[in-house]
This record gives sequence, structure tokens and C-alpha cells, in this order.
Amino acid sequence: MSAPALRIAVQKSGRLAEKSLELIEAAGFRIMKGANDLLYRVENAPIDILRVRDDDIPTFVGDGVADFGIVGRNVLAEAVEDGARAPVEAMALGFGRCTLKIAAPIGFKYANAHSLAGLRIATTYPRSLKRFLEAHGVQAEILTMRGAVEVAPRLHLAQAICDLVSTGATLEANGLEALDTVLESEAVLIRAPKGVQAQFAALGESMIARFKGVAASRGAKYIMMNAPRARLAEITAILPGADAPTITPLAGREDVLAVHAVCQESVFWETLERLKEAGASAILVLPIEKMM
Ligand code: PRT
Ligand code: ZN
Repeated sequence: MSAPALRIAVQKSGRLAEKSLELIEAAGFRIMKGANDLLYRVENAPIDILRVRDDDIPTFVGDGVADFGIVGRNVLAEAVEDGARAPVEAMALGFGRCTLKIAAPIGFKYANAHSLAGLRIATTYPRSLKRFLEAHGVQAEILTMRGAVEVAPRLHLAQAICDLVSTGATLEANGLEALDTVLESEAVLIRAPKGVQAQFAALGESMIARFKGVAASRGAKYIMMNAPRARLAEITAILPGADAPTITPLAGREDVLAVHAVCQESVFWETLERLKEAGASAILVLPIEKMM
């Protein structure tokens, strides 16, 4: 039996596998990839990483076999049935974005969910689709498939589908168009419904705080410049997603101030050009490594 540890279940291989490990490492936990493929240890904290099929993650976390899990919200929503054992979404992680959509062959006349009444809809997400139909009071038949849902209309197995879409290329390649949204998804951190093992509660909290820091610093930039005092309001208004910039005087200059700010959104060349036009000079944009 292994030493007690906080346990996080992540996808072993697939779209979320690498990004999940990257997030854990970015939060300062050094992952040891040993001989055991199913379980990675963390070197500098009592954390075990269980590597499993994504479909098993909600059950593991729901039963408390793992304290936390990283999984698509779509998988969580599809797994959740029994309230007492439903994992809790602790935070959205900002990667693995996709949308569970209703789609049908191009030209299908769609006004709203009632346009689906009486049809057969193919999906690998029967519970999510059922909830969507019930929420709109629509009666339709659900055909549950294990995969390749996008071919169902062409094979006359169904008139519409409910499937994940990210770029839309798969729909397009199959002559389908998206009609409605069932669920907006991204990778989420889920937590055991009974809470994490008591001895690791503080470690769990600190891990979440670090994940939040990683998520917040992703894409954020630190921007510094000199700004004419007279045009300060104009210049600070241009800064993307920056609240409360730091304004300090420059030695020996009455008319110019130094402006420093954290920008939560990307800083584009266009932004820098607008700042320059507004009189800013010596503009520096720096990456942010950590934020808390
Ligand atoms: O083996 P395991 O069971 O662990 O993996 P899996 O095959 O079930 O899942 P995987 O690795 O394919 O996806 C893991 C998670 O990634 C999903 O549960 C989603 O939360 C997320 N994700 C993000 C996606 C997509 N984008 C996505 N585009 N999952 C699947 N797709 C598929 C979609 O089903 C469709 O077939 O990609 C196709 C559409 O893509 P576009 O770009 O053509 O629109
Ligand atoms: Zn899966």
C-alpha cells in the first residue's frame, strides 16, 4: 500500500491529458514519471496523480477514490445522476473548450427546440440531451451511439445529432450545421462530494489557490510606460483589462508620470500604437510568471 496522499485523477491520454499535467506542474508540483504508468507521484508534495479514462473520473471523484479530478464539464454533466455522489465543480480551468450542440443536415428548418419534436437524435450524451429536451418540453427519440455520431443523418439513423463541436470542421465535412447549444464546456477541476481527505484539506486549498493563480496569469501581461500628466486618463482607458494602474512621479519631470499595470487581456501591437498616439513613451510589455 502506498503512503497517504492527496489524489488527483486526470485523463491518461487524449485531449486533456497533457494540459492537465502542465497545469499541475505550473502550480509548482514536480511530477515524477516513474515506471508505473497509471500513477505518477509528486516529488515535493504528498500528491498522487491517477491516470485513467476520462469517463471514469467523475465516478472516482464521486466515490472519494480520488479527492480531485480534471475532466471536461461535458463528461461531468453526463455522469452526474445520483445527487449524493455527484462531484462538485471547484473551478473552470480555461482549456479544452468545446460546445455540446444540436446539429442537422444543412437546410434543416430550425426555429427553436420545438423544431426537434418527434425526431430521432443521435448522441453519445443521452443524459445531457434528455435534460435539454425536457427543459424545453420537447418529446423526441434519443439514439445513443458510442461514437461517429456525425454519420448518423447520412445513414438515415437519425434526423439530427447532439455532439461536441470545437472548430466546426467535423460538422462541415459531414454536411451538417449547428442549430442550438446544449452545454458550454471546458476542462474543470472537480472535488469529492464529501470533501478531500481531512489531513490533506489545507494542501487541497493551496492547490486550488495556485491553479487560480496559473489561470489568472495565463495571457496576462505587465505593462510599463511614461505618460504625459495631461493625457493620463486617456492613456489608462486604453489599457486592456487593467484596473487600478500604479502611477508614480518621475525624478525631475513635472509633466510626465510612470504608469505600471497588470493587463488581464492580451496586449496587441494595435494597443501599443494607440498608447503611443496618446503620448505614451518607453512602453514595455513583460510576461507575468506567477500571480496570487
Ligand atoms: O480515452 P478517453 O475516454 O479518456 O478519451 P475520449 O476519447 O473520451 O476523450 P477525448 O480525449 O477525445 O476528449 C476529452 C475531452 O476534450 C472531451 O470530453 C471534451 O471535454 C474536450 N474536447 C474539446 C473535445 C473536443 N474539444 C472535440 N472537438 N472532445 C471531443 N471533440 C471531438 C468531437 O466529439 C467531434 O467528433 O472532435 C470532433 C469535433 O471537432 P471539430 O474541431 O471538428 O469541431
Ligand atoms: Zn472518454
